[in-house]
Amino acid sequence: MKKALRFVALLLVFALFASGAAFAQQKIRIAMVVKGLGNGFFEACRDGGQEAAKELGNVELIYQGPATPTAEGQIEIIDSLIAQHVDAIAISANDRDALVPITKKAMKAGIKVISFDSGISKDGRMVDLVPSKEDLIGRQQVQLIAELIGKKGEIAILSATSQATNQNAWIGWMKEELKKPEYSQMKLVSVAYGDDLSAKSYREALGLFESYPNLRGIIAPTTVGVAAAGKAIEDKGLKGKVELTGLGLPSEMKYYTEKDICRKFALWNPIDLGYSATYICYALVKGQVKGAEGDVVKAGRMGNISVGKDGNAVMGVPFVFTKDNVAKFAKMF
Ligand code: RAM
Repeated sequence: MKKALRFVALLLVFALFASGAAFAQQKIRIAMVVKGLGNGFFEACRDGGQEAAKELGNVELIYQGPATPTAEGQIEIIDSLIAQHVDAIAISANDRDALVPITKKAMKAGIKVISFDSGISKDGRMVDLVPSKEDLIGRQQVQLIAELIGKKGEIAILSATSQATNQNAWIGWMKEELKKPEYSQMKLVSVAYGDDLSAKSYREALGLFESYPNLRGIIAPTTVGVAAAGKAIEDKGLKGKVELTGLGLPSEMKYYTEKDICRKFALWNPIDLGYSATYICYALVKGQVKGAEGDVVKAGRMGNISVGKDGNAVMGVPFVFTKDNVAKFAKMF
């Protein structure tokens, strides 16, 4: 009898120890929800997120996104992430407002929610991480096309989806910049939406050529759109007649840059963006920060990221790519 009791006690001690160990090893699950799958920009964000997860240890990064970039698709995904009780969600939003009810539900369930790249309005997230200041990005796009066309002629914007928070903010600043007297001979004739889908962006570019035979330049502030516009210019033999700039991935734009179809474009490092977003999620889950103004997140090799007013955080300054440097960066993203 004594022996049996001792055995049961031993078993109990063992069970306690095992469950404690399991608890200690429980992974922090961070979900990265992107605008849409099949976009190289977000795949680079995912790579950065995985790098951060590895560094932090004990973190699992779950990468998800709808097949086409819609808010509805993202809502479904978040609903299922709530059911799975993930610890944090970092989302690049297809709509600023439509996602608020579902992300609020997630936060009520104890999930830390941030937006990155393309934001959710402030009630729907704790932090919004943008790659760079929105005015800088928007104004720079106009400056680049102005340089390429000698500040003269008709220009059009080929954007992503019509509801995208990030592109809409940048377009707002492009329009501001265009008000300056130095651009008085440039005219914005159209804003088209390729929905961050290659085929649709390509068709929209062709539509612009048709509707505006005097078109001199296109700004495509989307990695999907700018690559599709490059192809459209090449296919229609419009190199030199229609200039192109935008926000592009060096790996996708190298060909067009070296062929002088898109001589200058800009972007930030999407790997760094995904990396930083993951660090912010981790700090929120660990209770190191709350997303309040003045909070500072220690983001590994990215250094300190400060949270400003309304939970806004900025990563850095956009970088310009040309023939001289595009090949080097094309190897990275
Ligand atoms: C596309 C997406 C993304 C944007 C980049 C520049 O990949 O629209 O949100 O930040 O372009």
